[in-house]
Formats: sequence, C-alpha cells, structure tokens
Amino acid sequence: MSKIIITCAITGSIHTPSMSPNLPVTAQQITENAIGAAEAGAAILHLHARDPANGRPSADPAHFMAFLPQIKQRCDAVLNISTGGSATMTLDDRLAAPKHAQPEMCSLNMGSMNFALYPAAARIAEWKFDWEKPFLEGSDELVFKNTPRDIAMILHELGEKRGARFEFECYDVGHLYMLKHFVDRGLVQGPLFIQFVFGVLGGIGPDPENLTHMKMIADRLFGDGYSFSVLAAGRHQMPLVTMSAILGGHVRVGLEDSLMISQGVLARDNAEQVAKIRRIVEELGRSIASADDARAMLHLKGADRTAI
Ligand code: KMH
Ligand code: ZN
Repeated sequence: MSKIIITCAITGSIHTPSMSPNLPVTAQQITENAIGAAEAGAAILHLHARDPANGRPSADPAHFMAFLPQIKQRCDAVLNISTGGSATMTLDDRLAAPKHAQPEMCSLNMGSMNFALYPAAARIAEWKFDWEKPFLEGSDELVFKNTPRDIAMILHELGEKRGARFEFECYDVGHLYMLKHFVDRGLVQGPLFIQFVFGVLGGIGPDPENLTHMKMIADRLFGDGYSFSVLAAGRHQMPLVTMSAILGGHVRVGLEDSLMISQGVLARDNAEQVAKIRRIVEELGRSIASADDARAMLHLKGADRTAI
C-alpha cells in the first residue's frame, strides 16, 4: 500500500475570527501553525492569507510573502497556494500571489458554484470585527466563479508557465467530468491529485455513499492516472477523511475545513488535527508520506524552483 499524504489547510477563507480564537490570521500565527502542522506530519501545507489587522481573507501578495519565506526556511513541506482565495475576490486578485510566488502546488477549483456560508452567521453571538457578519450573510448572493475559461487560464499561467502542479478541488461529481474534459484537451497531465470536497453548501453532501460514488466515477474517468484525497467541512471532517484512508485515498485536515478537534471542542491549532489523523492512519496500519515522498508521488518541480 502506498503512503498517505497529509495535507493541512492552515486558515482558508471560510471561517472568521469570531468563530475561534485559534484561527491563525497574522503572519506569525500562520507561520507557527504551518510549522507545527509540518512537524506533526503534514507533507503539504495549503495556504491562504489574511489581513493581519482584522483577519479578513486577503489576496495581497505582501500578506503571503510575510509568511511564505519563513515557512520555507523552517520546514521542507510542500507549499500549496490557493487559487480559490475567497469567492468575494476577482480572479486576477486570486492569482496575484501564486503568480508572484510560483509555488510547487496550487489549488484549482473545477467549477462555478454556490458557496453558502450564511448559516454559520446565525451561530455567532458576538462579532469581533465589522466585516465578518456581512461577509458571511452576503454569501447567499455570491457565485464562486470558476468557469472553463478561468480554469484554462490558471492551468496556463501557473501550470504551463510557472511549473505548478495542482490540487484539483472537486465539490461534486460534475467537477470530475470537467477535469476529464481538460485532460482530453491535453491541458492537464497526470498523475492527477484530486481533492474530493464534501459538505460545502452548494457542493455534494457529506454522506459516506457520496465518497464511494466520487471514487467510482473517478476510477472510471482516470483509471490509475490519479490519486484522491478527501476534505470535509466541519464535524464531517475526521469521519470522511478516515474513510478516505480506508479506501486508499489521501487526507486533508486543517482549520480551513474545521475548527474543531472533537464534538464541541475547538482545535488548539492545526497540528492537533494533523496529529489526530496521523494517529488514525497509523492505527490503520498505513504510513504517512514525507514531503519528499509527496514530491515524488505528485511529480512536483521541487522547492528550489519557486520564487519563495
Ligand atoms: N475551502 C475549501 C472548501 C481553494 O482554496 O482553492 C476548498 C479550497 C479552495 O481549499
Ligand atoms: Zn483553500
């Protein structure tokens, strides 16, 4: 059995500071969380930036460059920069930092969709910052735009021109067919690393049967030319991710996807979630991939060929 890659998504752009005091937002917090996650066993760090003044998701390359070199200096994890950013950002904004940093990996979202965060607003009693409530509530009128033209542009700008390889984010079965379309056009080369995403309101739900279905369709479309990983939102995170490990997939954890470590208990930091899934994976008799294992498995260009 091949090794399991743990990806840790450190902060994302879904959760807001009022939801957990442990959500990293400053460059120092993001750096310390990233290093902790890598030391706990994460081979890949999936990264977004925040405005350190108020924790709002940020596309500013300066905010990214305040932590990327620090992380690179202190660990050898693969740095994976989001091209999803936040649904509130333009595509040009979303691409500014990854174009600048030229990382080994980038995320690539495989379709336009609703990305409804507003139910979370109702659960917050006290807001830390003014931007949070309208940000969450406004998601009822927002499309997370990832058209075929957008996807082709990202493949060209970051893949072809800058040598990044991708975490293909598939939030529903249709996204697998869109990915196959790009393979058929010759714009995507294997081995593919597909992230099955469960539990975003607007994407496929977190029912276990959906994971077996996504895998069955991906097997049919991509044969042995792909590997999959799973992330699931909120309380579905650990069960679905464990199921991925059982079915031969990789795993993604991190505070981007869930703020909790167990029912009703906030995670102290990202490392705590990495340590938990590592324990589960090892109890299942599997071993985890090092960063260099992940580089070999996913055909990455190497940390020395980035601009970080
Ligand atoms: N936030 C996750 C549901 C991205 O950064 O490109 C998916 C994600 C998107 O990680
Ligand atoms: Zn992300």
